[in-house]
Amino acid sequence: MYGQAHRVSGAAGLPEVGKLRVDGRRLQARLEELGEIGSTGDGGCARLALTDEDRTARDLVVTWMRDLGLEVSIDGIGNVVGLRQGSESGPPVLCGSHIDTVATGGIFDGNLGVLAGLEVLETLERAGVSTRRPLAVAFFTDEEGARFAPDMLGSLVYAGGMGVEDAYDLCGIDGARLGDELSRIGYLGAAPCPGEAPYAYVELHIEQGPVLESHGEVIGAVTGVQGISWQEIVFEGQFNHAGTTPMAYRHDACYAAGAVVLAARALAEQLGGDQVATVGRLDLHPDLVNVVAGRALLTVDLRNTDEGALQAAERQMVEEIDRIAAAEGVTAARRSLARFEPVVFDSRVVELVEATAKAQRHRVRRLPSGAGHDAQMLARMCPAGMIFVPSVGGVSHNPAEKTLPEHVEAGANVLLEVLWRLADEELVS
Ligand code: HGY
Ligand code: MN
Ligand code: MN
Repeated sequence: MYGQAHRVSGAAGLPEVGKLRVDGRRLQARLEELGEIGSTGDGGCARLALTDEDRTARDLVVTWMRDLGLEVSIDGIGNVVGLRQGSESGPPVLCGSHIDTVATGGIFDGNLGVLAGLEVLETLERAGVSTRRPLAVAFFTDEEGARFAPDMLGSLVYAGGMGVEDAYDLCGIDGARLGDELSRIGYLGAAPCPGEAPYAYVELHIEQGPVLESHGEVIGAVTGVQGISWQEIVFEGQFNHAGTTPMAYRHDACYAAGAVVLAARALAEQLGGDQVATVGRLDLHPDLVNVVAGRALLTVDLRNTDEGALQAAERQMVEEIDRIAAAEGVTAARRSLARFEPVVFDSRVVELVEATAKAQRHRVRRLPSGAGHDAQMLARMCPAGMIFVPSVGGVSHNPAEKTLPEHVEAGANVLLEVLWRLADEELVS
């Protein structure tokens, strides 16, 4: 996996790779300070993409990047990259994640990957270590996709998976146009999209599930990301009086939506394995106690590690939706919000994460990611991989989201060594 190390020789007494450690307290303090922006008062934060809270958080992280002397660039979709020059020019080793959150977000999802990357660069800077390749840390726009679908939008555009003009015309769940919001918060940058292909990309992220914690492991060497299918369904029935309309006369969009909720759960249970299904949005109109809902909007999120199984689940879900609509006498309009096939990370990066975790004496496991991540988009343009750290109780997208400080520090130290090795050595097959 690794050829002869091209160690950048520095002054005597420079720390050796694998011996340098981050400042866990500094990292924890930044996580908490960033977590105050959009605080929901219950330990969590709400920073939907391109809102004022997102802007404030962006401004803070950009200030930290500039204070560290990084060269900060902002691209046409608002992705921000802080670059630390190496002793040689060429594509950087990139790390990062996202700082937008869901409405019931915690302070670790995404933020950890960005702030740990910043901590790694600060640790190297303070130690006087210069790497051969440039190192960079990024935060990508709208990773959550909660306001503007699809998710991983900024990294998708960075990797050339969507044209920036198409992205500008995306409409948010609040009716806002993405391009207008990006301009409004002042983050429609001049750097080109697609972005420069990095030499490699590594993302530290909380697992957001129960696997590491339940097995007593500290580090996850992530093998890939499962497939994602998001669709929006709008049922149109007939508004009617709740009291005077006999049941046989009804065309109840809410009833149809409820049937889809039950069908989605039944589908996941029937298919078993890695299949998951979620109805996360349900919006009724007029949403009044005494009116039969004539309109219902809902979303169905289907995921599976296997592409064939995911396609089968999608087909079965569509059949169910059409059956339900016909039986209730309502129309069903479907729209895809996101569709990403499963991604497998570069085995050399996975091996490096695993070997580094072992060298630092952490219990480590290989596992796929249940959540989507920017790394799955960067994997389209360079060797990419991820480092997971445990989520307490496996909880995420919840104000109670938590990762123990010692696990935050462990993940950042593994990230430090992985990035340093990628910046100085050759990734060989
Ligand atoms: O939806 C996801 O998997 C991620 O949180 N964007
Ligand atoms: Mn995330
Ligand atoms: Mn998330």
